[in-house]
Amino acid sequence: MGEAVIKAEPSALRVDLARTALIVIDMQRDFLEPGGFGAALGNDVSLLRSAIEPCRRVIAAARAGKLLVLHTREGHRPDMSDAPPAKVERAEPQLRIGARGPMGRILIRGEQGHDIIPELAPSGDEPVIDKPGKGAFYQTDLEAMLRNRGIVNLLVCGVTTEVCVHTTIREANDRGFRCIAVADACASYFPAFHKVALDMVKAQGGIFGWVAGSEDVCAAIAPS
Ligand code: TIU
Repeated sequence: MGEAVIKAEPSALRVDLARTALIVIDMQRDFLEPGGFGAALGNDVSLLRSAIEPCRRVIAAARAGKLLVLHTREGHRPDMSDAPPAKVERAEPQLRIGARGPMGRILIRGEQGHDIIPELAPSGDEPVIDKPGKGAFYQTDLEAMLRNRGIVNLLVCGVTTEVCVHTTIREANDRGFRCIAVADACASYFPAFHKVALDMVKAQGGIFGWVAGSEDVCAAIAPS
């Protein structure tokens, strides 16, 4: 495994690959396909598809380099006992979390829409973290899983850039992890938010972390 230098902004970053993990945030049908949570919120879900191929390549490179790969899914228990009313109430009743849509109940664990898109299906031994919030550390065992494996660097891909990706990067940064947002492997329903969210990560000398392109990340982590 050894060390690698990732070309990134605001500066190149040297990482110990044995202590580096890839986390793929919420690449679920509910956000990327019509009829799910993203569409229920009024978004054009096709805007997220640009992240799929870069995610696929980064996942493949991480697997080839034997990095830990984790996936997250946003969603709630079928009885919705973990869904804050303040989150559920923010939509018309027929489009709310728990309402029935073409991919099953919106944002509910076990339903079709909650699944990760088939293009990026986790492999058998990759942890999948089910999270009730936007951040992947909130009410999950992610931090324990990373610390137990000695992980200190996180490559972060997924959707949406300014919501679950950004919240997770902020949570990880405060916990002492170095985060590298993989720019083209993230996407937003609002292209302007995608750009400014990445700008916010790398501003002020990397106030939340680093930003790199998927090609540079793949070149650094895949075995040569
Ligand atoms: N609405 C939106 O942009 N995102 C979410 O609700 N969740 C995630 O980002 N995963």
